[in-house]
This record gives sequence, C-alpha cells and structure tokens, in this order.
Amino acid sequence: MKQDDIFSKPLKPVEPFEFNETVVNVFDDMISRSVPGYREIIHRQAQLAETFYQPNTRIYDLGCSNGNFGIRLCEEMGKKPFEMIAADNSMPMIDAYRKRLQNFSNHHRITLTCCDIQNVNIENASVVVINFTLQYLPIAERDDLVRRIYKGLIPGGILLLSEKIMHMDNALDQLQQEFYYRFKKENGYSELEISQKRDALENVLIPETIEIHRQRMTRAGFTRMDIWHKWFNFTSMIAVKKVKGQGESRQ
Ligand code: GEK
Repeated sequence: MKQDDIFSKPLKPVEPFEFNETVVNVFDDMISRSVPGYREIIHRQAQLAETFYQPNTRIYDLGCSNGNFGIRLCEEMGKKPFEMIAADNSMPMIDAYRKRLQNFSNHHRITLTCCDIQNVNIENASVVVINFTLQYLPIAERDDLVRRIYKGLIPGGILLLSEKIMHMDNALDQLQQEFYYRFKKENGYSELEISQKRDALENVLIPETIEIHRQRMTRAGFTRMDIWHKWFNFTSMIAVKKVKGQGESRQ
C-alpha cells in the first residue's frame, strides 16, 4: 500500500481536494489513516448487504472509489448470485477498481460506471450504500438523491449511509474535532499535513449533523433508522424501507 504524503510539503496555494490519479495511488492508505474504523465499517456493511440482499434485485454502491466495499462484498457473497452497480465520477478510481476486480471469480456481477451519482438511475434495489460521499454533494442536492434512493428501494430494502459529521453544540463539535486530529496524529500525519488537508477540503466536503441526516431520511420516506456505528465526528447509519403492514417501533 503506497503511503499518503500528498500534503507533507508546504503547498502554495493548497488547491481544492480532487480524487485524481495522485490521490487514487495512495487512497487505501489515506482512507485507512483518515476514517476511524474504516475497515470495520466496510466489513460490517458487506455483511449487512449479504443479509438484506434479495434475489433478483440490485445493490448500488454510490461513490464506490477503488472498490473496497465491492471486494469485501464479493468475499462475503461467495457463490451466492448478486448484481451490483458501482458508480464514481473519478475515472482513475474506476480504473483502479476494474483492475482489482479481475482477481475475483464473481467480478462479472459488478457493473462499474463512471458518472455523477446524481445521474444514477436507482431501480429494484434491496441495498444502497453511500459511504462518505453524500458529504461531497452540494447540500441543496442531497434531498433529491436520498428521495430517489428511497423510491428505488423495494420494501425491506436498506440504505447504508456513512458520513463525516458535525455537532450542533459548539463545544462538543470542538471536542470531536480535537479527537479527530489526535487520531490523525497517532496515525502518523504531521500538523502540516492535517492543516493542509483541512484547507483542501474546505467547501469541498461539507459535513452535516446526525439530526439533519435523520430529518432528510424521514422526508424521503424512511421510518426505520439506526446509528450502528459512531466515532466522534464519523457515523454509519442504516435505514430500512418499511414493508407494508409491518410494525415500526417498540412502544
Ligand atoms: C469507500 N465509498 O471506500 N458522483 C460520483 N462520485 C463522487 C461524487 C459525485 N458527485 N462526489 C464524490 N465522488 C468509498 C469511499 S470517497 C470518501 C468514498 C473520501 C466520489 C469520489 O470520486 C470518491 O471516490 C468518493 O466519492 C468519496 O467506502 O475519500 O473522503
């Protein structure tokens, strides 16, 4: 795994962050050292996908990057047939994903598409994954995507959403960020790397609060949701599309 040293030297100016070839070359190291619990999240999501997948339906991975979820899913599904559409608007990411898939016997089950996730037609889905990617869409366009996901899911289908988040309470928000920078330092990033990456992501990655995510999912139609993973300013949620006539919550 090639080490991420993209922000290790002073950059003048620090350009807005892009998922270009340079980033793709170090992506696995970057995401593992920047997202707390990343491997655990992918592992459990692959298990959730295997559990909730319904025969003759589709899985969607929106913002699939170089395929960490897809690869884990292939392992989890084993011989079980499935169909997945994986989309990302970075061509270098899709190329890297395609290369990795060649080593898997069920690779033909995954269709890779290089496009904006806002243009992906979501139909007959039992699982939709959107991991650390909604945060890159303009806020005004997020409702529409989550609404289309809800519509494209069959009853009993799930949305798996992971995001970097913020807190409404300023002091708690500060605390989350402090612990996040601690985590990055412990993973070998210098003060300069941390601050230049933060500058590069300014206005590119726009986090929201858990409450806002919940409200958006509720507006889209979801009535059943859970936060199954939370680490300071990162969270992974599951939302289930209700099956008609099935109860929602315990009284
Ligand atoms: C993982 N889910 O390994 N349309 C399509 N792709 C997009 C868009 C868009 N509008 N905006 C950003 N991307 C992955 C990790 S990384 C998260 C996701 C991160 C893509 C972008 O090219 C990149 O590959 C991915 O979303 C975000 O679980 O590195 O912060």
